[in-house]
Amino acid sequence: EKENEASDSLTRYPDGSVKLRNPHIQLMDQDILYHIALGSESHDLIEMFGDVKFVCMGGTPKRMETFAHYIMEEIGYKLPTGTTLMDISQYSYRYSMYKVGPVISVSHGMGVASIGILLHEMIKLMYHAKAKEPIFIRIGTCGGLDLEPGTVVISDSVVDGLGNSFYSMPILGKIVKRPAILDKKLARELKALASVDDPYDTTVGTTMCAEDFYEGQGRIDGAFCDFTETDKMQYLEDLVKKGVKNIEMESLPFSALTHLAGIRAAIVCVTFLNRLKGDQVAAPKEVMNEYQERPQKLVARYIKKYLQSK
Ligand code: R2B
Ligand code: URA
Repeated sequence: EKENEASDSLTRYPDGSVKLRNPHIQLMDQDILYHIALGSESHDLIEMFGDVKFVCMGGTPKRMETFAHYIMEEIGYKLPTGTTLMDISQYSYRYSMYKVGPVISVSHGMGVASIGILLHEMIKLMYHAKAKEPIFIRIGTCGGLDLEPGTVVISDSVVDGLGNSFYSMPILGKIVKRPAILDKKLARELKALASVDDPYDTTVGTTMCAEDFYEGQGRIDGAFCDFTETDKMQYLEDLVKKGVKNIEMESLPFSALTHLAGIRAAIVCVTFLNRLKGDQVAAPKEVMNEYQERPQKLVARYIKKYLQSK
């Protein structure tokens, strides 16, 4: 089945561990994962991360610390007595990373470049650790298109600002295009865990990945704007017609690089506002905090169910 390309035997070792599509790494004496403050010789990565089943990523250090505590409670994981949850990547001063049993919770910052760097290092981390079939899930925030604020959107496909389903990047002076593909089965499994009792909708659809928060998302409230409100509305309404449900800033590298590594991946975001109604993110802090718990709850349900079935 085409949709399950990520489980292709070409992309993984028979035992499910991550294969690297880079022959250079094996030849190196050590591999320093600079931005997460870990290294293949300075740390016993197999001992530290060999048991990882889920890598959950989200924009902010605080949200990912909160998620780590939340998932600890949900899966009933107990830290060894006398220890507390530690930011493993504290001394990188770039990203924050927590580990709760089989779950990693790591922040990725904002935008394509920031999550791209983290993905290189997290994929290499899974390779060095010999983790078996790890699943990557992005727990994020976004702008919604024609959706009630607070709606949870599970991405089943990703497009860039031109409508292409590729993550395009210049490498050695040439544009390299990589298909931005998510695991549709995983998206369906997540959607199935949305409850009729949830006081908000959970929907599945296309996500647009923008290079910018303001002009790149058709906002008229940035420091610059050379288009009219009418141009903006036409663009956003056209996106709605094409099935785009939300706009965020990391889905392209997230989907393309996990797919390239043969890692099953999903994106679950909550909408902070309806972009057809405005640009400013103005909901009160308490409301936004409650919104941000929604993707976490859905992902926790999935992780719990997965771990119970093993
Ligand atoms: C959602 O929120 C951030 C911008 O405010 C960005 O990281 C994203 O994808
Ligand atoms: N994050 C985005 O990238 N866009 C929004 O509108 C809200 C959050």
